[in-house]
Amino acid sequence: MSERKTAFITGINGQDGSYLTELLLNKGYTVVGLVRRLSVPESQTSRLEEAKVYPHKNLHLEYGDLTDQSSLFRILNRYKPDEIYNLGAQSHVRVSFDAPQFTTDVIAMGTLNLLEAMREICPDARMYQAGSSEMFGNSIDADGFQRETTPMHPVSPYGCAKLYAHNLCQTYRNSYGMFISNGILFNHESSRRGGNFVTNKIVKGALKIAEGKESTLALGNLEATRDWGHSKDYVEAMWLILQHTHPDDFVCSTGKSHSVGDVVKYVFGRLDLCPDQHIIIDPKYFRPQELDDLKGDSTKLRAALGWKPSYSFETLLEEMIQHGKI
Ligand code: NAP
Ligand code: F7E
Repeated sequence: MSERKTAFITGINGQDGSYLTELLLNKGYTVVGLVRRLSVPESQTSRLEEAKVYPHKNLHLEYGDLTDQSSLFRILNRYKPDEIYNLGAQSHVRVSFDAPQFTTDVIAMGTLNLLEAMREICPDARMYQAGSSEMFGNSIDADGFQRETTPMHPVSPYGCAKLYAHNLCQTYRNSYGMFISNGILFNHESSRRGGNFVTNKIVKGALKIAEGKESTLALGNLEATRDWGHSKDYVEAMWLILQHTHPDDFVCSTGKSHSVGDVVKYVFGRLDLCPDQHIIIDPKYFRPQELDDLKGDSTKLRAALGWKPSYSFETLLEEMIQHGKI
């Protein structure tokens, strides 16, 4: 790269933000990240530290919040980024039923705040919007897959807010000719996944049982299926999407789906544990509406940008188990 590019990431200390920061610093970018003021300042940079990218001479962290538009104007004015990755969100679907207004403020209004700041200050920048398979709801094509053309009927406040942001990004792209692309990413995990998402909860819970520290693990719906990939692969897709010749919308998925029960069976099996002796079903983990089956067709992304996942369901879980043992 002849001239160093600058990327601005909201949600930089999240799972994807930390992997994306690693990727962009390795590619020679200057990275600017939005962090919220937390009462425990140590956790503001916890994942970046785990990724060993903080502190770093080419990484700059700025306090702000997607719901505080003045902070977005200030940061964009100061750094005039070439690329913007909007990853900041209240990203837990179950929690979005408990805190629907906050979820909507951050995801929907937060994206509007960012788009307006970008339109005013750096309209020639390229922006990636972190859309989700949760936007489809229970809408499935006849062949059992969801793809870019599948109608979207979300079944959670999180999904509704993401769909608003998705539509708004298309509207800004079409109205103002801005380079804004939507990812429609299916579930992706890693050892840096929040401990209250089901894969990491199962891995951590099973390890504690194997070590004799716990005897049970409480879960909700074991029947739902998801298309699970690795965050490291999915941040590569985000970057590729912004290097494309034109802005567009892309599904990113592995194309294979497994049930929550399959995750339990695999992880407990690897630790020589019998799930029936330890798993408790607790209704508090059920959602008012469940998204039953997700399986994505990412043919468009693979054909246009040469993306393909390097992790399988098994290698993803294996890495999470091994990391948890350390
Ligand atoms: P994550 O680990 O929950 O990270 C979310 C990040 O957003 C955190 O750094 C969080 O900061 C930040 N954030 C929360 N509220 C904010 C606000 N008001 N202003 C600015 N930042 C705020 O999520 P992830 O798994 O990395 O996902 C990244 C993005 O992709 C999210 O938008 C998510 O909704 C979307 N997505 C994820 C998946 C998936 O399977 N992982 C799939 C599809 C789409 P704090 O630590 O301060 O809370
Ligand atoms: O749930 C079931 C639960 O919370 C997966 C987010 O990154 O991906 C993620 O959303 C499944 C659901 O992820 C428990 O009912 C059972 O069917 O790990 P999860 P999610 O809701 O699919 C999408 C694509 C995003 O965009 C989101 O940001 O597991 N399940 N028992 C449970 N889930 C949780 N969390 N905890 C349980 O005890």
